[in-house]
Amino acid sequence: MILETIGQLLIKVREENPLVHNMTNVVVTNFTANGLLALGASPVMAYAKQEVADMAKIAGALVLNIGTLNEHEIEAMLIAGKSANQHGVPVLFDPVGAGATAYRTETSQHLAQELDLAFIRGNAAEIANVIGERWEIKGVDAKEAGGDVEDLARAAAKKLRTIVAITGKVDVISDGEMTYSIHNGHPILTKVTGTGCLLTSVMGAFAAIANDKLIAGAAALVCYGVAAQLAAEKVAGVGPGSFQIEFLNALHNLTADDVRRFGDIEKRE
Ligand code: ATP
Ligand code: TZP
Ligand code: MG
Ligand code: MG
Repeated sequence: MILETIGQLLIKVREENPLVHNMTNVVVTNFTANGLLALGASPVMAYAKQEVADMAKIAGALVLNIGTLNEHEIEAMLIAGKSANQHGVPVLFDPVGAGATAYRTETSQHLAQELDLAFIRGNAAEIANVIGERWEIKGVDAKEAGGDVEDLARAAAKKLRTIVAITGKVDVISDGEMTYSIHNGHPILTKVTGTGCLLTSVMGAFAAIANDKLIAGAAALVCYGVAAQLAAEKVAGVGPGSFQIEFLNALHNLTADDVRRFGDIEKRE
């Protein structure tokens, strides 16, 4: 039963407290660190090209996020990513805003080509643009999905030879052969910036402690979505400010039993 496995992985994250090295954007840095701590992982942010290779190799996962990219950071991401690859540390990539500008699209494609990525997570438009298909994107937010998201995830996973997670109202994760869809989450997540970025880092925490990376990614999506549902219920009718705080509490307090009761995941082939 997959929800049992997911609950066990949640417990394992807390037991192992994996170090997650984040090279992320200036908007979400604090929220990402607090979200990882709340879940039971150990965050570190490190950017200097003089140290990123050393940090990445001792981490359980490396998360690269181009939300506020610049040329120095991209240079450092390549150094960190190559070190992680050499030392068997999973590298996760969040192509924030791919498709919004040529620089973001080209940088995403370059990172995906140069590095051996364990996962890419983004909205449908970002993932489409990384594989050279045009879907509309407004700044860093997806417009309504304009095609079949499961087909897109499968195609992107095959083309990029990695696991691809596409999130939105429904989340989809695929390694190109096997695909899962996850029906957890809550619309209020779209009213707090950084909930996608934190999710990619949470996937890093699960990738750090699990051998089966597809199940690890699916576990992160289910746990995150269930935590959001529980938090939204607690602050119903209040607003995104209270939700942001309650969501950290929910990540901290989430149990295997919550996952069993509220997890909604479907195998799609
Ligand atoms: P975007 O910029 O398009 O908002 P993002 O990088 O912020 O993308 P999301 O797709 O918003 O990432 O995913 C973050 C979390 O929000 C995921 O857990 C996802 O399931 C959830 N989510 C997003 N939209 C909805 C929705 N309409 N209903 C329920 N959950 C949602
Ligand atoms: N601008 C550049 S990065 C960023 C914004 C608003 C944060 C995006 O975070 P998320 O998790 O993709 O909503
Ligand atoms: Mg969002
Ligand atoms: Mg995003």
